[in-house]
Amino acid sequence: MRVLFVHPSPLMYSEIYLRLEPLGMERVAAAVRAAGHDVRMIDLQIFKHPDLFAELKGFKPQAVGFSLNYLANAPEVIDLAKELKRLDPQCFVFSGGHSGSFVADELLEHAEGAIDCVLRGEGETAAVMLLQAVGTDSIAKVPGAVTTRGVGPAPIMLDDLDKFFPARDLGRRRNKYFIGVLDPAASIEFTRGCPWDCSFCSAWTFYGRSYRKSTAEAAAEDMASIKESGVFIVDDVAFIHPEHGFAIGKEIEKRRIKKRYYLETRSDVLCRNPEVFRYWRKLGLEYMFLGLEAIDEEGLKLHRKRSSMGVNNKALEVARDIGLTVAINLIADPSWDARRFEIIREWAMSIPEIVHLTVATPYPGTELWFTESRKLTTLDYRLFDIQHAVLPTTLPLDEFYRQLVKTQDVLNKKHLGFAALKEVATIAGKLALKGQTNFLKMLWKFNRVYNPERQYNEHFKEVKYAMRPPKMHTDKRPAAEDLYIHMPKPAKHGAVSADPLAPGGGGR
Ligand code: B12
Ligand code: SF4
Repeated sequence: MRVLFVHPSPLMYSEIYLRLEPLGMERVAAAVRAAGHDVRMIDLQIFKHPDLFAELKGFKPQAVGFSLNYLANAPEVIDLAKELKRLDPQCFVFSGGHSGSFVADELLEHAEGAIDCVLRGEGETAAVMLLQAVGTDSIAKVPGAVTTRGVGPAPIMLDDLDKFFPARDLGRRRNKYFIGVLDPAASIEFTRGCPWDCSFCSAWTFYGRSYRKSTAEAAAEDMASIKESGVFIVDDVAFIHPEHGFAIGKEIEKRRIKKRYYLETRSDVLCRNPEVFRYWRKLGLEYMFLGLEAIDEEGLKLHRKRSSMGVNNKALEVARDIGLTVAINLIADPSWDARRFEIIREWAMSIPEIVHLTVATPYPGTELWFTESRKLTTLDYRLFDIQHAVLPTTLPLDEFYRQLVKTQDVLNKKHLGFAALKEVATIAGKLALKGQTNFLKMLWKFNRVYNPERQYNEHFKEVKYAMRPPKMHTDKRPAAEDLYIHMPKPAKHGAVSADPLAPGGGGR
C-alpha cells in the first residue's frame, strides 16, 4: 500500500528557537515500511500546504496518517483531512500521536467522516495492524483504534525499543532541523516514558507511568547513522539511570562518534547523578534544558514537581561546574500580576542561565485538566500551546500579554543583547558559511512572532472547532481510565514509588 505520513505546521515556539525532526512519526513510518508498504513522509514544519497537495497528486497515497502530538495543531489536521477526503474519497485517513490520543472521539466528530480512524497510543505496532485491516471489517478490532463504528481494545506498547530505527532517510530538507546554535540537529530517543507524575504534564499518563530503555548498542548504532553534527536527545528526563547513560557513552566512544548534544533532565536527577553528565560533557554535551517550573516552594508543590528550591539551586551549580549551558523553564500562571512578572525578571537577570517562560495550561491527559477549578476562558484548540492564557487572568488579558512578552523579551535580550552580540555574530557567521542559516534567521524573528497584540487578537478569531471541556471536576486524582492511554502495569515490587529516584522507583 502507498502510505503518506504528514506532520503538521510549527507552533509559535518552534518558529523561533528550534525546529526538530518528527521522530515519533519517523519511527511509525519505519515500522510500516518494514511491513512492506511503500512509505513517504512530509513535514509541514518545513514544507507548505501546496507542497502536501502536490505530493498527494504525484504519489497518490492509498492511506494518509497525520501525526498529532500537539493539541494546537488539531484544527489544521481536521481541515487537511477534510480537503484530502474531498480530493480522494477512497483514501484511508488516520491520525495518531500524543495529543490526538487524548481527544480521539472529538477529532472524529469534528472531522465528520474525513478521518477514518484515530489510533491511540504508540504507533509502531498498531499502525501496521491498522493498515492490514483497511478494507475489512476489523478496523475497530485494532488495539487503540477509535472509529465512528466502534472502539478497539486497549492500545499496545512496543515490546522492544530497539526494533525500529527512525526512518530519517524519508525526511527531506533535513538541514532545516536545528535547536539554537546546534544547526543542523537531528533527534534521538534513548528511553521512553517518565516515572514521575507532575500535575501539568501528560508524558506519564500517555505511557502509563512506565519507563523503557533502548540497549546501549542499539542507541549507539542509531547515533552512528546520524549525519548531522548536532543531536537533540528527546527523552523526557535524561539519564535517570546513570549506568544506562554510561553504557551508551562507551558504545559511542567505541564507534568514535563526535557530536554536540542537547538534552532535557530534572534538577534532582542532575544532582543525584552528576558524574554521568560530566562524562557526557566530554562526549560533546553542551546544552541542557531544566524544567524548574517555579522559583518558590509553593509553586513547586502546586505542580507536584517532587523537587525543592534547594535542589534546583544545587542543580544550577552542578551544571555550571560541569560547564554546561542551561536553559530553564518557568511556568507563568494567568493569576500573575505586574509585580510577579517583575520578580521573575529580576530573578532571571540575577542568574547566568537562559530562562524561558511558558503559560500554565491544563491539557487533556493531565491531572490538571480535571483538578483545575478555574474555568477555561476559551475552547479554541489553537490557543492550547502554552504561549496563550486559557484560564482567567488577574491582569486585563492585553496587559497580561504585554507583561509576558516584555518578560520574554528581557530574557531573550539577556542572551542576544549587545554583550552577547559579538559571540552570537561569530557563531551565526560560521554557520552561514556552511550554508546553515536557521540560527541566524531565528535572531531576527522574535518581535514578529512574540507580539502581545498578535497573541491577544488570537483570542477573538472565529472558533471553527471547539474543544470539549473537562467532563468533571475533582479535587482527587482522577480514575485511571480517565487519565491513562497505556494503562500502568503493576510494578514488580508493588506500586511505583512516590519518589522515582528511590530504590524500587523509576518505573520498570
Ligand atoms: C521532543 C519533544 C518536543 C520537541 C520535538 C517536537 C517534534 N518535532 O516532534 C520540541 C522541543 C521541538 C518540542 C516542542 C514543543 N512541545 Co514538545 N515534547 C517533546 C517530548 C518530550 C517527546 C516527543 C518525542 O519525540 N517522543 C518520542 C517519540 C518516539 O514519541 P512520539 O512523538 O510521541 O510518537 C509516538 C506516538 O505519539 C505515536 N505517533 C506519533 N506520530 C504518529 C503518527 C501516526 C499516524 C500514528 C499512528 C502514531 C503516531 O507513535 C509514536 C511512536 O510510538 C514530548 C513528551 C512526550 N514524552 O511525549 C513533549 C510534548 C509532546 N510537547 C509538548 C509541548 C507543550 C510542546 C510545545 C508546545 C512547547 C512550547 N514551549 O511551546 C512545543 C511545540 C512544538 C511544535 N510542534 O511546534 C507537550 C504536548 C502538549 C499538548 N498536549 O499539546 C508534551 C506532551 C510535553 C508535556 N510536558 O506535556 N517538543
Ligand atoms: S518529570 Fe518532566 S516528563 Fe516527567 S512528569 Fe514531570 S514534567 Fe512530565
